[in-house]
Amino acid sequence: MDLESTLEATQTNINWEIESFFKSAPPLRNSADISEKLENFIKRNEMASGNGGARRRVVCVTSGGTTVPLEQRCVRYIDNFSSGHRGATSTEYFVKAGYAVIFLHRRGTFQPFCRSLPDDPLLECFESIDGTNIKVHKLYSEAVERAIAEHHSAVKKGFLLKLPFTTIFEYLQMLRMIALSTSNLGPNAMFYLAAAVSDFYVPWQSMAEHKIQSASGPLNMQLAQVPKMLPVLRQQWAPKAFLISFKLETDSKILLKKAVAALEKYKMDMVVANELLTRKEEVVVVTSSENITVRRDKNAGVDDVEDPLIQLLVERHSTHINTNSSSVL
Ligand code: PAZ
Repeated sequence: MDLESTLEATQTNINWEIESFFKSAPPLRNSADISEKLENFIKRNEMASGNGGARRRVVCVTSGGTTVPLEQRCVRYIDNFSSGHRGATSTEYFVKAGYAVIFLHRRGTFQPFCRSLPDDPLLECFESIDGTNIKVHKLYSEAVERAIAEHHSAVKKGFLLKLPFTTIFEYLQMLRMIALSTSNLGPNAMFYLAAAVSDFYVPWQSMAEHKIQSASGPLNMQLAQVPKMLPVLRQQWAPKAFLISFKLETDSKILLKKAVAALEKYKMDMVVANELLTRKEEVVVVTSSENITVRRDKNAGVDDVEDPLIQLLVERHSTHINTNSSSVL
């Protein structure tokens, strides 16, 4: 087989794997509702102008980890670590930079504009005065006011659409819907893929329907590989969009090598490499021509690494739009 036929066969195989993943996935329960929200959000932003009078840009920020259910009537699942802090914080900086953000996030993880609230905001931020009237505790009044004002303003102005997922099945179906619905935006769309996505899963048709019984002894289970969606995102779903994926490792010795490999293999515009322990302090942005280290510096007033990171991405996105703009005008 020559190289071209081998590549074609590999592509056919990838497409087949992806098609069968989507065919066998349990359908999204609220797909019509999501579609409508997406359509309205894109329509509202497509013709709007952003910073400097140019067309408004739209970014899909993915955030949090996907779960892999072990039973159809799910009692147990395998989870992927991610608090959602990166996605929520980045969303705030994207909104500040004039982007409309589709925040595809894991239910129950960090939310934009709420980072300064305590873990249990309802119970900790509010107090009952006389058993009937509730008021904001003075310790938190400023943080609550800011969170509510900034969140409401972003939603009201059409800068923020929040779509929650839990399982790998929901996540990938929603990512596909978002990507396809942004196709008219061409290079003005960006995908910032910070979610921690499962690599292995139990296909729906081979999954136990009911709770797996412990009385049956040790559990042997074979997990199938989740088909890689990045090549399809690049080649079919959103070929002109600016694509940024993330690479998380716990071993610093292999991190950059893996990020470079992902950049080349999946034809990403950038890969953000981070280590688990230092992810809030420092990331390395890997591009085809350079590696750029981005740090937070509290002494210089840079409280979040996402602040300089998003500034850098916005700049590079401008270059991407200028280079590819003839195709959208
Ligand atoms: O959500 P969080 O702030 O706790 O962590 C963010 C992160 C490490 C999950 C993210 O920056 C990342 O690297 N996501 C991709 C993970 C992966 O390699 O699958």
